[in-house]
Amino acid sequence: MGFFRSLVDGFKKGLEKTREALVTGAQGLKNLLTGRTLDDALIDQLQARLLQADVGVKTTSRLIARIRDDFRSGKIATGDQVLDYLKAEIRAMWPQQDRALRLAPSGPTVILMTGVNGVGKTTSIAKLCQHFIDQNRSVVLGACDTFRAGAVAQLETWAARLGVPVIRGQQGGDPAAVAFDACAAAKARNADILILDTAGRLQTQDPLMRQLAKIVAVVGRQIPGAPHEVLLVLDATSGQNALRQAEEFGKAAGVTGVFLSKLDGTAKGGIVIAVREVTDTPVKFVGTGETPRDMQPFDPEAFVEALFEV
Ligand SMILES: Nc1nc2c(ncn2[C@@H]2O[C@H](COP(=O)(O)OP(=O)(O)OP(=O)(O)O)[C@@H](O)[C@H]2O)c(=O)[nH]1
Ligand SMILES: [Mg+2]
Repeated sequence: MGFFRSLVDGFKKGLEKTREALVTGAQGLKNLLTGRTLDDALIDQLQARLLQADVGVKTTSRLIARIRDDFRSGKIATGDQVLDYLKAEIRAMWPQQDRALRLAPSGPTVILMTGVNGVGKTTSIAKLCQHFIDQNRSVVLGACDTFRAGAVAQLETWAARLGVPVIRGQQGGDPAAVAFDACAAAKARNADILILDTAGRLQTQDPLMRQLAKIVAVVGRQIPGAPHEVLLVLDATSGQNALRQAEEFGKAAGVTGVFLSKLDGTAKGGIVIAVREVTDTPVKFVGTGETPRDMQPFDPEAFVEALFEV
């Protein structure tokens, strides 16, 4: 099976609920548009469906305005043309944005994971870990979530399963000190990748946001160019809330990419499109389940293909 095909199939699985709600189900766009002659009422229905799937107000308004104009001027007349138009327009939303992970030219690449409580940071670290192991890269983990009881144990459980070392500190201790030790360990071991887990925080929690800035500063002094990636984990099931987080964290922590988790758990996978709309930060990975293999690199072509394919 080709690489592109496997990406599409992966997305199809992860997007099962969204595909059903937005495209393939009884209420989906295929059923709504296929074989139909276009009219204003149909365009209204289309608008409602896009909003329900969390495609976002801005993108939906833009798409619908264009469809209405083209309908009035006679450029399009059928539902099938609208489907093709939607596919092409959604695909075009991601011009060659750099979705590749930024790797250090030499020495360890440092990846800092951040995001609000419970979005899937620690689980997503296990997935990234698996991804790097598959590429024969060596990984060290830093347990900088010293805040939540049980956080270190959770990371250690994943690490033991995946066979990678964890650098840890005291419960309640300074996360930046753990980050410092983790950098030293990663250098000493000649590790390819260091991934730092952090405590869940709200974009409105000032001290925690400052703590994050401190971690960034500490690793930058230890390893040139670090952190090479600051990945913001967003929970796809949290809908419009995820968009606010993308905006706020983007300002505060110098986010370089989004890890969109729990895409499998929502019928509102249109959030991928909405995230693109509010931020230039690329979605680099999506999480589609609870095991380390349930992750894929985000590829807009494969995403759109999977979304619309019957
Ligand atoms: N279905 C599904 N569940 C996920 C995914 N990613 C994470 N989860 C689940 O989400 C829950 C929270 O995940 P964690 O990784 O502990 O989240 P966290 O952001 O580290 O949480 P805190 O450290 O408490 O802030 C767990 O039950 C995970 O199994 C995903 O892609 N799909
Ligand atoms: Mg965690």
